[in-house]
Amino acid sequence: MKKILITGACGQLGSELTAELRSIHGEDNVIASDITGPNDHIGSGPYEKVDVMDRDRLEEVIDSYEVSTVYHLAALLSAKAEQNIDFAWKLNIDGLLNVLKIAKERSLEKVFWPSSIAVFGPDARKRKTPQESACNPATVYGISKLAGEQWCSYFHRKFGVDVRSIRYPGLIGYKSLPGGGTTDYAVDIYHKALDGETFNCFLNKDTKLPMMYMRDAVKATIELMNVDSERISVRTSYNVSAISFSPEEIAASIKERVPEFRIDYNPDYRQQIAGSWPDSIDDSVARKDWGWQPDFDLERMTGDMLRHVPEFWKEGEKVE
Ligand code: AKB
Repeated sequence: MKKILITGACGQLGSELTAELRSIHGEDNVIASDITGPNDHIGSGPYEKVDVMDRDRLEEVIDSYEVSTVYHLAALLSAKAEQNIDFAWKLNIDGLLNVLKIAKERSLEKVFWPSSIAVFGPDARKRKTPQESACNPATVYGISKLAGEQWCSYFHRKFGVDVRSIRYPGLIGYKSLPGGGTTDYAVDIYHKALDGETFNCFLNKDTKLPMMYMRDAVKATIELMNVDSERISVRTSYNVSAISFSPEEIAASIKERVPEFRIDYNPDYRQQIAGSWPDSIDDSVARKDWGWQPDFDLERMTGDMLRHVPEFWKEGEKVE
């Protein structure tokens, strides 16, 4: 049976993708890894502590399990990256290059790597940003994702590495807490609403951003990884889109179900990051190439989040 390695398995996307891949391929065939952990939420199955900047350790794990596919998710997100630009660059780029070089040398079957809407900067088209819009990112995170896309494309073109990638919008799910992203306010807001706290939003009320519910993100990832290689026309990274909303709009959708919910707006440095990103994304190329389409809109996502957050997080368990 072919083995899969996931790096960053305890992170936002990793927590959910690990569980889904284990349910598809069997627990023993999906090796979860992260710099610490494991946490209680990623389910049972093999787990390895791996620092993706340590190439020898990555090789050791890939060789010992005879891994054929890597989902390389370990990265620093936008807000944290702005506060530690050297480390962000090192983690985001050295980690990716280690994985790509190992994939080339070991002839791995496939690699998945997440890019982000952060590759777009202030001069990209703001609404329905197309696949090929200007990419002049204004953040170190965006620069690292843009460079990463080019590395993926290079390793595919030059060495035939089958690396596939998605430019995720802000991801919202109930299985992990906010993890240093600018769009993570849209995760935190549900926790605060359910805890009966006023939410202090670090963005302006009308800052619209592209977003996606985690179940759609997991679906997109698995669909892209399953599609025949010939159908993939984009080897940098695919635009995908689902929802687009502002803090005021998500707050209104919560208030419909939690009428006592209150929100205050106190924009900080993250407003500038968000202001440099698109409002919404055109994903027509992904729709055409591999039939992408999302299932969740804002209302459905809010219903699901408000239902699952209290079930998933036991009293006193949240440590941010
Ligand atoms: C972030 O906010 O840093 C991420 C992203 C948009 O890639 N969620």
